Amino acid sequence: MALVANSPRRNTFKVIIIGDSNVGKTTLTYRYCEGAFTDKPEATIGVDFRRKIVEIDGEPITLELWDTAGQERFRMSMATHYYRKTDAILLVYDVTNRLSFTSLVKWVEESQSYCMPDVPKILVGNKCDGVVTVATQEAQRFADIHNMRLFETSAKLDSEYDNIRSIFETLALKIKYQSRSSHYGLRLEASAPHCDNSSNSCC
Ligand SMILES: Nc1nc2c(ncn2[C@@H]2O[C@H](COP(=O)(O)OP(=O)(O)O)[C@@H](O)[C@H]2O)c(=O)[nH]1
Ligand SMILES: [Mg+2]
Repeated sequence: MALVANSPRRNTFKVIIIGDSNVGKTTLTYRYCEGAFTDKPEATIGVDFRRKIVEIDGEPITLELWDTAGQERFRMSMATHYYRKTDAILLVYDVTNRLSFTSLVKWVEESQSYCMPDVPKILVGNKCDGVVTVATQEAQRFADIHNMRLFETSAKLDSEYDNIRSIFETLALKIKYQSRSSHYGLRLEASAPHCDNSSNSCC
């Protein structure tokens, strides 16, 4: 694929992580950035912020990960701040908690009201080391309707680290090609690499 630059490239991107309280947003972010599980993450108040550099096609991309609080009382006044200039969204639910899955409609609506419709999104079903109450097929249907790829994982399992890494790297890849093709006036001379819609599942 060849890209022709018309303006300087950006290589730092804002990713926000949204979803109900307790689904594991902080734990997933921690697992990705620190490579470990924390079973007592401090409750997120407002927003926590981590930075991670990934290499995409031999080029460093900095992801600024905004780990947001799920609680309504914190969110109301913070939503504009959270969503401002968002480059991508990680939408997280807990596969052992149906309510967190049904809440996704609300999260999608909120993100649509603040973000560009084409902002890259990935759906993550976390805690698949537990008793699953949200079937993969059902989650996949939701992901398909909203044009997202679905990953199922567990921030608790060490064996899932590579899967979690690929969630963030898939997002980084999507952001990179999206920003080059639309926001920064770059012209695509061939189609972007194929991203299929199949889910990655750990359990
Ligand atoms: N069993 C299990 N517990 C998890 C997993 N991810 C997070 N947790 C636990 O779920 C609770 C809430 O996690 P947290 O990251 O604070 O959720 P947040 O409110 O969405 O940020 C904590 O006790 C975590 O240790 C997971 O994959 N499996
Ligand atoms: Mg949190």
